[in-house]
Amino acid sequence: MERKYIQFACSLDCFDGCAFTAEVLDGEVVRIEGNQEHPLTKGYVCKKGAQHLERMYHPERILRPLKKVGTKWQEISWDDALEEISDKLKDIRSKDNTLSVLHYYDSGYGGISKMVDKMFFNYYGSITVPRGSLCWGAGIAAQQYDFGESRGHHPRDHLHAKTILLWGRNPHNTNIHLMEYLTQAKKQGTKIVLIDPIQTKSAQVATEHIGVKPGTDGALALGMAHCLIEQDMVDHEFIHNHVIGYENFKDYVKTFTPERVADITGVDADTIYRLAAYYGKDKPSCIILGYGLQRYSNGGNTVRCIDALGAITGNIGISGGGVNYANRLLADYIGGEVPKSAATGKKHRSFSRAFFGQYLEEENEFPIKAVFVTKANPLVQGPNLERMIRAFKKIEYKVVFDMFMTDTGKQADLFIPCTHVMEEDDIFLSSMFTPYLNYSQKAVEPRAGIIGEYEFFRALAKKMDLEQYPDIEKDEFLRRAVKPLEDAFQITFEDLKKTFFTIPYREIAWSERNFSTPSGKYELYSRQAEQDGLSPLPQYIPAMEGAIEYPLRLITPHPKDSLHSQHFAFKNKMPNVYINEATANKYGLKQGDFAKITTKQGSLLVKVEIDNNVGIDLLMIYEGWWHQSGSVNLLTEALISDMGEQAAYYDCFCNIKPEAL
Ligand SMILES: Nc1nc2c(c(=O)[nH]1)N[C@H]1C(S)=C(S)[C@@H](COP(=O)(O)OP(=O)(O)OC[C@H]3O[C@@H](n4cnc5c(=O)[nH]c(N)nc54)[C@H](O)[C@@H]3O)O[C@H]1N2
Ligand SMILES: Nc1nc2c(c(=O)[nH]1)N[C@H]1C(S)=C(S)[C@@H](COP(=O)(O)OP(=O)(O)OC[C@H]3O[C@@H](n4cnc5c(=O)[nH]c(N)nc54)[C@H](O)[C@@H]3O)O[C@H]1N2
Ligand SMILES: [Mo]
Repeated sequence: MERKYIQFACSLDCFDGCAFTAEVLDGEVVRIEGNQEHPLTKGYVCKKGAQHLERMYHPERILRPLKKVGTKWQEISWDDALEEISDKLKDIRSKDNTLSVLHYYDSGYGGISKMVDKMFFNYYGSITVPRGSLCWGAGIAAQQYDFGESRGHHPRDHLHAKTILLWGRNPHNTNIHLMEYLTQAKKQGTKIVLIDPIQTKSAQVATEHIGVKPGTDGALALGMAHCLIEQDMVDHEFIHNHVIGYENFKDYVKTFTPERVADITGVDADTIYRLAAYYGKDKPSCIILGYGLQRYSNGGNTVRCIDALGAITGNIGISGGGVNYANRLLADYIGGEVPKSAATGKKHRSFSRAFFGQYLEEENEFPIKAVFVTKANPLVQGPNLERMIRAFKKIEYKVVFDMFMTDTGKQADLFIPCTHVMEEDDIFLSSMFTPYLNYSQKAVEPRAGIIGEYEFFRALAKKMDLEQYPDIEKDEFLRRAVKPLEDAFQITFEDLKKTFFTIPYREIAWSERNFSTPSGKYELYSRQAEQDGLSPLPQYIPAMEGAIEYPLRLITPHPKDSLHSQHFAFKNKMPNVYINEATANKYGLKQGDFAKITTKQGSLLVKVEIDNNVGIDLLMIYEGWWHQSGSVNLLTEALISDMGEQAAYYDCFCNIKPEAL
């Protein structure tokens, strides 16, 4: 019997980036557990991560390429699958135009080696690709205007803050290792204020919860800025040396009196004063932003208004400070073959992700003939699903790469199974939170001889004579990808495999105060934003309201026990709607009732769960439910934010009625 222990990384699109150990016995993984040596995740992993083993050996995992014949799936060989795709792509190139090929991808798997999908199409020709984001786009665009890019502090630096505003983030569900730091901070006496329309379980680590009205955080931040300026709690030296546009901003916030802001946000004037004083007086103060508050049509400006608080109080570039939204760190040092392929001068045509369905139905110069989906489940996760599903079905030829027969997979003409993270070597990094690079080792051979995406696209490129496509082993591909990191930090590829590398001097974001904006300063007044047709100053754009027929707002945030649709896969339940008792009474609903929610887009059957942590006139359902249970995105509208082309999922207005089943 041969027993060995292999280090691998979590492949899920998450803040934390956990490290694992797999126990392998005679070529089979028998157990996995968190790797205690990882400096951030320290052996503690979540329920989703703990399911990696179950998912690898799951009886419903697809192991062979499947071709749809009539309405039935038929297994075909890997060679036949390659041949079929190659013929199809050649055919489109010769008879139509390569722009008729659409590649839709997302972040369903975070390893570098599976970025070869993009590389393949870069060498194939100019195709159609998505732009914008379903995830974090508005906030990223906002911080680009303000700072030049999104950078975060090392989480242990949050322990130096005297006040932490946890704003629109729910780490109890989405970012468990942040919870540990916040627990410790609270023990030390740090004030932690949770700002969220829902008193989520993250309130356990907070000293106070503020139930702001959805979509009004921009006004709340401007109200705080008003108080800070009026009470002279600003950092004049920081403003003088490092900020552009303070005078204009000061003028703009004059009208955002706490009384007016209280009307907009539902947060009373005294609380706004108190919050401002917590944040501005007792430095250092830190803001930890989530992605929930930017899934609105005003989401980008909301983040700019909040960033401004950091700039006027000088809580930037100092230990215990920062407006922590994302953490772009290692990504700047990743190079190699994929970026090289992007530089071949191909002019891809693009469409906004949130409008995928609409785009497929619109008249285009070169209509879409073939869609390739990798690392994504758009027929569950995209907005306005009914339209998306209808449009997707009409496309002549669809190929989906996944581990399981998802709702998107079911509509494909060809399904290509993919490898599991424990079946291949790879490198993981994230720009969300964790500052560490994780090298993930192959623990076992792929089940049933599955050909992973790395080898699949390599074979496809060979078949199609894409001469520029690098015909190299995976190890060499990964080595080239991290070459810039090796060069910049005098670390070898072999060392990167063994250590959890991070950039030592980047614990505090912007400590050198050399911002990546055009002026090199923090830009309260952004000419770039102005050129892009936006307000140069952070602006409060009034939150949307529903029409009379749809008086309630529905928000659909992230569940604790599933990463989007991935861990709902084998459950056939109906989603719960979480609703405040007062709101439920108004609509004649009781605990356990069935109800029907209706929006302009569609309707959904749900089970009522009374929860007074949810704000008044607000409904909450977790995202991720499959079609068999009822997907929340049947209700959401395809809308985008003011900047970054972010899907504004939470500007969703509905009605609810009891339903007898
Ligand atoms: N378990 C688990 N972990 C995950 C994920 C998952 O699906 N499951 N997904 C991962 C991914 S891809 C992402 S993007 C992140 C997201 O991580 P988070 O940003 O933490 O999560 P969200 O659920 O998107 O939203 C966070 C909070 O924003 C609140 N919110 C909604 N509207 C508003 C508003 O107008 N103002 C304020 N102040 N708050 C508001 C919601 O009530 C919610 O509690 O999580 C990652 N981690
Ligand atoms: N209503 C509503 N909708 C939302 C959100 C919301 O808050 N509310 N959040 C949005 C956010 S933040 C995000 S990030 C998106 C996420 O949208 P998606 O990324 O489309 O969502 P997932 O359900 O994670 O789907 C990823 C798929 O990749 C597959 N996969 C895993 N490993 C591999 C692999 O190695 N290769 C391939 N080819 N596939 C693999 C998984 O099995 C899964 O089916 O959803 C968005 N949708
Ligand atoms: Mo996301």
